[in-house]
Amino acid sequence: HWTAEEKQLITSIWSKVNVAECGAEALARLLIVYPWTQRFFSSFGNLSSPTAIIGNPMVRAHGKKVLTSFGEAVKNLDNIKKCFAQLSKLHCDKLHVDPENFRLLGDILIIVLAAHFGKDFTPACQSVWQKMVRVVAHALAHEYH
Ligand code: ZNH
Repeated sequence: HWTAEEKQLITSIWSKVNVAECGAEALARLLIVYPWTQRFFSSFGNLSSPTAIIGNPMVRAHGKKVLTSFGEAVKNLDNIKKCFAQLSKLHCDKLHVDPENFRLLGDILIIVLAAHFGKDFTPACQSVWQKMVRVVAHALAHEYH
């Protein structure tokens, strides 16, 4: 369900994304802007202030891990559901993450990309990324029961 132009836009932006930086920033922003999401990360140490969250090495490492995993979806655009089936089960059965959080993180990722790319993040880019994060959130929620 992707056009050739959409695939091209997604992969060309993705090839310029610094996964470690943007992943760390996206997860930190999630924890700051929606503080109730901190409950999933009680083992991550100090999350007591925005400064603590941004400087927390476990937040940085996990943000990188999550965005690296997001990159698997970019590589498998025609197969995202299958690609994330196991991960969906894990988030449902073991981690008990409400799927609403996938949507929140997706919206934040858009903000992070826009901040990093500035005017290169055109309305057409935003449009296709909104679709991308929606498809990813949907795939991650797919195995919930
Ligand atoms: Zn998640 C984990 C991915 C979102 C929470 N994750 C994880 C991992 C991965 C991921 C790959 C690892 C796994 C293993 O180890 O096996 N995620 C992901 C993605 C996304 C996500 C791709 C989207 C895009 N998550 C999310 C959210 C949340 C979460 C939103 C909440 C809020 N995760 C989580 C947790 C965990 C994970 C809690 C576990 C951590 C630790 O380490 O402990």
